Amino acid sequence: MARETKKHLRETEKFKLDFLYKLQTLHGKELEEASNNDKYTALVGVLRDRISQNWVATNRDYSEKSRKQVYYFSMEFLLGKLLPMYLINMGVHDVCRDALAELDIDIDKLTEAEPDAGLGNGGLGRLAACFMDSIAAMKLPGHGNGIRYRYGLFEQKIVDGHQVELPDNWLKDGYAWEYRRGDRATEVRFGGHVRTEATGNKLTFIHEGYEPVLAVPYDVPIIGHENNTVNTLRLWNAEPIEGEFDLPTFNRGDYLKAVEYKHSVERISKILYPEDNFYEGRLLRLKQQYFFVSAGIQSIIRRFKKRRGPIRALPDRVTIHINDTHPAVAVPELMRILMDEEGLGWDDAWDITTRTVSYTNHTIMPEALEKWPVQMFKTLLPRIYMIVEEINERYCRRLWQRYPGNWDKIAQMAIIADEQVHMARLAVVGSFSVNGVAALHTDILKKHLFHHYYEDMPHKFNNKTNGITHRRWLLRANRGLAEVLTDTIGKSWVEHPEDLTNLLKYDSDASVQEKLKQVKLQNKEHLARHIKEKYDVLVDPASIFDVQIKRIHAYKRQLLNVLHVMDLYNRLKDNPDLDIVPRTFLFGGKAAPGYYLAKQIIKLINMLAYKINNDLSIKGKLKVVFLENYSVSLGEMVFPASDVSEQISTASKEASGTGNMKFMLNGAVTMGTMDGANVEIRNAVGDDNIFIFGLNSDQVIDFYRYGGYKSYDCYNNDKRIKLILDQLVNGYLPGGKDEFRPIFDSLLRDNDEFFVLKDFDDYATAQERLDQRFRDQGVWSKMSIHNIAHAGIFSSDRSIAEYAIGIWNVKPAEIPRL
Ligand code: 26W
Repeated sequence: MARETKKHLRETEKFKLDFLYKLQTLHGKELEEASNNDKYTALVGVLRDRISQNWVATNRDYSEKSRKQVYYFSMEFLLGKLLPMYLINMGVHDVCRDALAELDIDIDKLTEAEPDAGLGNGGLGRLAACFMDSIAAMKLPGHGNGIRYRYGLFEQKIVDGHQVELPDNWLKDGYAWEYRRGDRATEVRFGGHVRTEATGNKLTFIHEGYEPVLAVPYDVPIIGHENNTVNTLRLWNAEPIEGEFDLPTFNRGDYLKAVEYKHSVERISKILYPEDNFYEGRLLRLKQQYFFVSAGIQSIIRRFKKRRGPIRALPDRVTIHINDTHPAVAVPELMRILMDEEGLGWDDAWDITTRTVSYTNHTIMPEALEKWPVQMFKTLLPRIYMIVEEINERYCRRLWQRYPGNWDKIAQMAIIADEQVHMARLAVVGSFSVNGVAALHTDILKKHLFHHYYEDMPHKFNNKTNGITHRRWLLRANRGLAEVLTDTIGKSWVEHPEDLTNLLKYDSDASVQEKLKQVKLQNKEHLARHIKEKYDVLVDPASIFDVQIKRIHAYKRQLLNVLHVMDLYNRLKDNPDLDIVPRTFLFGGKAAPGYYLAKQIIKLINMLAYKINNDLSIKGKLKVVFLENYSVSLGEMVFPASDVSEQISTASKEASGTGNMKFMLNGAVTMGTMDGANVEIRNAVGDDNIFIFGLNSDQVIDFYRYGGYKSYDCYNNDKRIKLILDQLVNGYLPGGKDEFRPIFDSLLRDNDEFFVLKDFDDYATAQERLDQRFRDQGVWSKMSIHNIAHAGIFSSDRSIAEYAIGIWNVKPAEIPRL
C-alpha cells in the first residue's frame, strides 16, 4: 500500500475517534442519539482542539518577536460559513469527509448546520472577510476588529413578489467558532460632561457623569491555508457593567432605571444597520462606531504596553486600518488615549496617531458619506468632540496659511462645517494613507471627491485594487473546476493564483474545453435542480445563465437589465421564431428595508418572471428567476453556474465591485460598463473576452456637471423604450396599473439619474453580440478560459501583498508547528 494511502487511513481512523470522543464529552451522547447540530458542534470541537495549539503559537511568536501588527477595523465582516473553508485550510477535508462517511454522516449535511455569519451588507463586508483569509494565508500578523451583532443582515423572503424582511437570528443555537474572553473586557463611556483641571502648567480632562458600557470580546480564529498561522477576529459585545444598581448615575435601587440602562446598553450590539451605500444620521450607529473602535484601541494599547513597548514606538509596531469612514472616530480616540491616559502632549500624540492610522474609501456616492450633526456628536462623545474641534482648528489654520483668504476652499475642506462633523475629511486628515479600491476609483478620488486634499497631501493617496479569496471562491465553491485546473496545469495556482495564466496554453485545446464545459454544465444542473425545488420553475441548463447578483441599488442598474429582458420578450412575442439563444436571467440581492424604489425593482422582476415563465408561446426561450436571500452561501452555488456576469453600473459609481471577480474566476464572461474594477478586468482579458458598452465615467461626470441629457428624448425617439416604459404603467404587468409608476417617474419625470435609457441601446446591441458569440461554443470556451486564466491578479492575496508592502509595512511570520 502506498505511503500516502496508509497515512490517510491512519488519520481517518484518528479523526473518527476524536469525533466520537468529542460527541461524548460535549453532548454526552452516542452517535445514534445525536442530532445534526450535535454532530456539527462536535466536529467543530475537534477542529477547535487542533487549532488551539497553533493559535497560542501564533500569538506567542507575534509577542516574542515584537512583530508589527495590523488591525483591520470594520463595522462589517461578512464571513459566510467557516467550516468548509477551515477543513480545506487545515488540510483535513478529505480525512474528515472519509471519517464521517464511515460513520454514515454526510459532511455537506453538517455544513448546512452552520449559520452563515452575515455580519455585513455587501461588498465592503465581504471584502473584509476575504482580506482576513488572505492575511492569514500569507502568514501576516493581522487581525480583525468589529461588532458581534446579535442580528446580522435580515433574511429576505419573497412573498407575492415583494421583499419581506425577517430577523437573522444567527446566534440562536450558539456560534461554535467564537471564544468569549470575559477577562479581556473593557469599558467604553458615553455621554456625560468633561471637566477641565489645571495642574501646574498642564490641563487635565476629567470625564464625568457618563454611561459606562462593558465591551466583551468574542474571538474567532482566522486560520491560514496550510501554514499554522491562526490570527484573531475580535468581535465586541455590549453588556451592562456588573453592579449596575450602584452606578453613581442612578439612584441606588432604582429598579426601572437599572433595567432601562441594561436595555440601552444591549441595544448597541443588537443589530447591523441594513443600509448599504446610504447614510442615515442615527445616534445608535454613531454609538456602535465609537463602541467597537474605543474597545479595539484600548485592547491594542493594553497588549502593546504589556510587551513594554514605549508608546512612541506605536507606529512601528501597529497599524490601525479603517475600512471606510465608519471607524473614523479611531483618530480622536487614539488621540484621547495618548493624551489623557498616556500623558502625551498634543504634538506627540498627533504625530503618533497620523503615523498609525490608514484609511480605505469604498464609495463616492454622496448619499453614503457620513456626516454627524455637531449637537449629536458632542452630546454622545463630549471629550472626543473637543479633540475633533481641536484637530479641525489646527488643520484650518494650516489651510489658511496655505490658501490665505480662500474661504470657499477652506470651508470645503474643514472637518467641521455646516454644523456637521464630516467623517471622510476626518479620515483623510488623520491618516497617513488614503486608498481607493480600483484604479478608476482612485483617480476619481484624486480628481473629484478628495481633489483639494490630493493637492494638499498628494503623498497620502494610493490605489489598492480589491481582490477576492480564490480559496473560497474557487477551491471551495467550485471543486469540479479546481480539479480540472489542477489536472491541466498542476496545483501551483493554489499557492500562486497568478499561475492560472498557464491555462492560456490550452485555450484552444478541445479536450480541456470539453472538460470545462462539462464542469459548467454540472454546476448549472445543480443550480437548476435548486431552482426547480425551491421555486418550481424549470430552467434549461443548456440555456445561457445570465446573472446579476448584488445589492439592489439604482446605480447598479438592475433596471437596465430588466428593461432589456422586457424588450427581448416583446420581440419574441412579435416574432415567436426569433432566433435567439435560449436565456435564463437570474437576479438576486437584498434591498434596504426603507429603500422604496429598490423594493419596487424586486417586485418588477418577480412580476415579469411570472408573466414570462408562464407564457408557453415563447417556447421556453426565456426564463427569469429571482433568487431569494442572496448570501455568501448562495453565491457559492451561483457563481460556478454562471455564463454571463452582469456588471452594468453607471460608470464612475461602482468603486470596484468584487462579484465581477468571483464570476470571472469561475469562467463567466462579463457584460459590463467601464466602471470600477471592470476596467482592469478588461485590460487583463482584452476586448475579445469581455462585452463593454455604455457611457464612460468622464462622459457621465460631464453630464452631471454640464447637463445636456434629456431622458424624454430616449423615450420619444426609441420605439422599444417607449413600448417598455408604457408597459410599466398601462396594466400590462400583473399587479395594479400604477404599481410601477414610481419607476416610470424616476426614468422620465426625474430625468433618469443613472442614465438607464441613455445606455439602453448600446446595452441591447452588446447583448446581441454576446448571443452571436455564444453560438460558437469553441469561441465561447476560449473566452471563458481567458477569464479564468487572468483572474489570478484579482486574488485578495495580491491585494493584501500590496497593502502589506505599500501601507502597513508588516512582514510574514513563519509559525512553527508545536
Ligand atoms: C453609512 C452607510 C454606508 C454603508 C455601507 C455607507 C457606505 C457603505 C459601504 C462603503 C458601501 C460598500 O459596500 N461599498 C462597496 O465596497 C466594495 C468593496 O470595496 C466595492 O467593491 C463596491 O464597489 C462598493 O460599492
